Amino acid sequence: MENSRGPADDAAQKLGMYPIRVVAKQTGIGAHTLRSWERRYGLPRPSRTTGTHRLYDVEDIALLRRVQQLILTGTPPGRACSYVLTEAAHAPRQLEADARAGAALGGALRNPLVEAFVELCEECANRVLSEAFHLLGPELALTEVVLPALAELGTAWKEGRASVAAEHFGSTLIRARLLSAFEGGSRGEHQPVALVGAGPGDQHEIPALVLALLLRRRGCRAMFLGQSVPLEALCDIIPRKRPNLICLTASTDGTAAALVDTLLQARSLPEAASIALAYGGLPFGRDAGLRCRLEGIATYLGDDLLVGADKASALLSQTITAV
Ligand code: B12
Repeated sequence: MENSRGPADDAAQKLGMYPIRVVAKQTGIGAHTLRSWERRYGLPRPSRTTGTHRLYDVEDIALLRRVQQLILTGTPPGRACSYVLTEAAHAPRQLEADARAGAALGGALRNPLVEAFVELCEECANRVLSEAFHLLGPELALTEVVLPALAELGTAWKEGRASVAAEHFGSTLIRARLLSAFEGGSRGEHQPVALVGAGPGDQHEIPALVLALLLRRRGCRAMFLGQSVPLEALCDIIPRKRPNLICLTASTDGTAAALVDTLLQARSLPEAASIALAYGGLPFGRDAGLRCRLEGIATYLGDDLLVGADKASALLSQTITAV
């Protein structure tokens, strides 16, 4: 019975709770195994509906993914579950300490990175980038060092403190780093598909690349489409890749307006009727009018890429449960 869908499921999913069928599909761990681990090892720990159906939240799913990683490296399931439960019990304090240390270290690495870009010093920039990724891990390196440095470089360029060459040099090095992390990431073979790219006319591909990378890190099957993706490209790719989610980004006022038009047109395509649409980027945070035009058509992912990736990943999960 737990594998069938009912009105209680719909209500629960709105609250970010998922039935066993969805969790089994998302993680690739069979429903039988999920029940057996719960009984034998105490993990996962779903809550129950009044009809006694199991409901899992995103944290349960994250713990299961961690167990899977350990099993892949040869740890038996029982020991993996016990290790992950102990790890989770200590996580909040550890995370708080990590975030504080990360912010301090990130602050110390940011200026040297901007300086290396301004001075066009490839060796210095690569050294700082390697240090950031190695010491902080990809997500903190991005949020605490790389993206703020890029924004500072843009301001320096606008104020005449950095040359156009420095901006191109910095963004090219960062793009290369991100692409290699993206290529090395898990491809989420059996997961729903997300297509991510910059909207029509927009050459700023880094936000889309970061989002695609973060989605892969969350186990989703993300494809990165690069710069300036027009409606025709989407029409071509939809029947071939059957995406569950399309997300476009824009970084300038002009391209943001073009992105809005494109998503409005995409929504009216019969072949895109069941595809979730989403968007984000600098101009949308500033201009509520742009967001208004897409109300009910596409989801605004906000102005924080980490939070945006979580939202996009939740949208993808909802598309599986809606099938
Ligand atoms: C690198 C860069 C370029 C590179 C892009 C290279 C590449 N391969 O991607 C190149 C040289 C091509 C370029 C070109 C131009 N650029 Co430019 N560029 C930048 C720069 C320095 C960094 C952009 C970037 O990738 N940042 C990294 C992202 C992740 O950070 P962010 O944009 O600050 O976004 C934050 C949030 O908004 C959020 N976010 C952003 N996108 C998304 C998406 C989602 C889904 C979510 C959830 C969140 C999110 O995340 C970030 C916070 O961490 C910015 C300066 C800046 N402030 O960012 C200018 C900037 C975006 N560029 C600008 C301009 C004007 C241009 C040009 C018109 C310049 C010109 N005269 O030729 C052209 C436009 C070309 C085009 N048609 O697209 C302006 C835009 C101003 C505006 N209001 O329109 C900026 C802001 C510079 C400035 N201070 O004036 N640029």
